[in-house]
Amino acid sequence: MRAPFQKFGDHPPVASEITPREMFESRRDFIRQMALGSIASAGLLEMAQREVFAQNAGAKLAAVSNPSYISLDKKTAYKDATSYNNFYEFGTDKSDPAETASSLKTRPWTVTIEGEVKKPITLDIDSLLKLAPLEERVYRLRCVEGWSMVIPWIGYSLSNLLKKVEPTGNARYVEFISLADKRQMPGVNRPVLQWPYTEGLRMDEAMHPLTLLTLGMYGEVLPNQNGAPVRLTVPWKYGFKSAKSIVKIRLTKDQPRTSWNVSAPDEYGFYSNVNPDVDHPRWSQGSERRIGEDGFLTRKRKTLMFNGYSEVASLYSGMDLKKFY
Ligand SMILES: Nc1nc2c(c(=O)[nH]1)N[C@H]1C(S)=C(S)[C@@H](COP(=O)(O)O)O[C@H]1N2
Ligand SMILES: [Mo]
Repeated sequence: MRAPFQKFGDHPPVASEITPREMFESRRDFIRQMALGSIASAGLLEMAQREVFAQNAGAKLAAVSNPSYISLDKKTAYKDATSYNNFYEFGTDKSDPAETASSLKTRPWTVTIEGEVKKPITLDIDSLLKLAPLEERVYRLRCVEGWSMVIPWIGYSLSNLLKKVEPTGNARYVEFISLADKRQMPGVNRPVLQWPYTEGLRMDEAMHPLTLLTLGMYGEVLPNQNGAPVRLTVPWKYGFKSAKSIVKIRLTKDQPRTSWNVSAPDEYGFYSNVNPDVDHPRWSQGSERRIGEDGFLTRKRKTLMFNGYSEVASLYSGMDLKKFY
């Protein structure tokens, strides 16, 4: 399932778009050393990063590992993380995105940030890659369906981008809007969800450092089936809150509608925090299957409150999380 050269939209890769693995790895070691030795000169880091900007799917993406977000759990195999996906724009079977998302053209690509902001802006992917230092963070992501993965994501806190557009005093929520292009996304021709896919966070959730604007994983730019070229990763919420292939970010005064909440309001609330105490109407949320561990005798894992990211608990103090599910 790893055929990066088939993912290059309508042109084959040119040599300058490919970073040889050795170059990437030595550069990554170099960047790590700089960070470790606290001698990181912004100029050098910028130089190292600039080399990766003009790249396409399958290309390497250098990032500095953020030691606050490492995981003792074994990382999910790249093959599993890129062949067992939910991305309904490309079909509803887990195997559909890996098989059909090569039709997504991820360059050129722009993201517009608008709404309750003083400085609305449209940025292309290269500008997004340059906006803040790229970090590698290993996050668990748990799907509402009861499975989870452990993935080394690459990106930076969404707050970097939101600060740049200067939210107004009215900005209380952030809406994320995915691409919905019938020509590139076969699933959009079917009314399985309200298109475009939209998701939302409260402003303080969006500004929380854990909320990752994600541009890569496993040392590469995002594979199309994982939401290239830019997605969100919100690790304390069920996977569907982490919108893929985002084209618009809108700051709003009122709570935005979200695709899953519109399609099944009893099953998917606006908050959707991982919560073993609130069952899905059709199944328990008390445990989960870790992808890659699903042998016949493998025990399920206990699902943890906020998926184990207890540092977000203070965002919800005083709220009844059974009511605000
Ligand atoms: N645009 C869009 N984003 C999406 C989805 C989708 O169908 N469309 N599925 C969500 C769900 S249900 C999950 S579990 C995660 C899966 O992310 P992954 O395939 O990278 O593991 O993406 C989320 N983001
Ligand atoms: Mo999901």
